Amino acid sequence: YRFALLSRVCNFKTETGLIHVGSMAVNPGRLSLTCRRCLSGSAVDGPARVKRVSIEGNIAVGKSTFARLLQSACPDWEVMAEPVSKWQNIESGTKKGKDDAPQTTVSNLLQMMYQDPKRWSYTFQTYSCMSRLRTQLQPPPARLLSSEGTPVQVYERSVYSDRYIFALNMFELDCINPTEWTVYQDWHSLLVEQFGHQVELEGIIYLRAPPEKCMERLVHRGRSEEEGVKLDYLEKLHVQHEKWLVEKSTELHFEKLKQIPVLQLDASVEFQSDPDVREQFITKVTNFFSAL
Ligand code: DCM
Ligand code: MG
Repeated sequence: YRFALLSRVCNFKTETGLIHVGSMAVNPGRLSLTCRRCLSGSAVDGPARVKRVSIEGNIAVGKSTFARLLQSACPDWEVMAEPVSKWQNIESGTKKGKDDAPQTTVSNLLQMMYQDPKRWSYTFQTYSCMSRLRTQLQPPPARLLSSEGTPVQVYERSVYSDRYIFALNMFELDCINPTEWTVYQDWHSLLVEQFGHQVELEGIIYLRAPPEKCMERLVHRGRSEEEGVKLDYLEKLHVQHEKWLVEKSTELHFEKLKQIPVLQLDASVEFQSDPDVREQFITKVTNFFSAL
C-alpha cells in the first residue's frame, strides 16, 4: 500500500525500475509523504513535479504586488512572501524580571541594519538568509503536488539574491568586513550545497525598473525603517542586479545558477493598475513557466 502511494505521489522511478524511496521523508503516523525530488525538477517528470522560481528586483520595485498578481492569476502557482516581518520582530531574552517573570525584548533587525550598517549588516544577512532557507525548505502545498497542470512554487527573492545582491553589496560598501564576508560565503556555500535540490531554482523572474522609479515607490509605501535609504543605495543595488541577471558578470559559486533562465519584465510601467499590462505579464510568465 505504501509503495503504491509513494509511486503515485512521487511518480518517480530509478533507471532500474525501482521506486526511489531513499530520498523520501515519510511520516508513517500521518501517512504524509514528501519526496525530496518533487521539490526539484531535474529528475522527475509527471504531475508531481513542482517548479521553483524566484522573483528578483530592487527594493520597492513591486515584487510583493507582482507576487499577489501571480497568486490570484493561477491556482497552480503558489507564492511565498519574503519574511520581512520576521526581521522586524525578533523576540529574545529569558532574563527574569523583578517579579520573576521572564522578560522578552522585541528587536527590529531591519531597522538596526539601516541605522548602523557596519555593526548590523552581517547579523542581518545571516538572519535574512536563514529565515529564507527555512521558508524554502517547506514542502509545497498538497494542491501543487496533485496538480495536473504546471505547478510552480514562486518565492519573493532567494538565498542567491541574499548573497549576490545584498551581502555582496554590503561587503563592497565596507559594511561587511573581509572576515565576515569570508565567514558568510563559507556557510552560505555549505548550506546551499547541503540542501541541494531543495533550494535550487529552475528560473528567475527579474522585475527591472530604473532606481528612480524604485525610489518613488519606496517613498510612497513609507516603510519606516527605509526612511534613510538614498537613491545612491538603490543605484548600487540596481547595478548588482544587472551584473548578476543581465550582464552575467557576477562570480557565481553554484553550477546550476550559471545556466538559469531569466525572464526580464519591465516593472517601470504601472502593472498593478493597467489591466492590459497585467495580462501581458501573466502571458509572459505562463510561457516562461511552461518552457522551464
Ligand atoms: N533586505 C536586505 N538584505 C537582504 C534582503 C532584504 O537588506 N538580503 C532588505 C531590503 C529591503 C527589505 O529588506 O529594505 C525588503 O523589502 P523589499 O522586498 O521591498 O525589497
Ligand atoms: Mg516586498
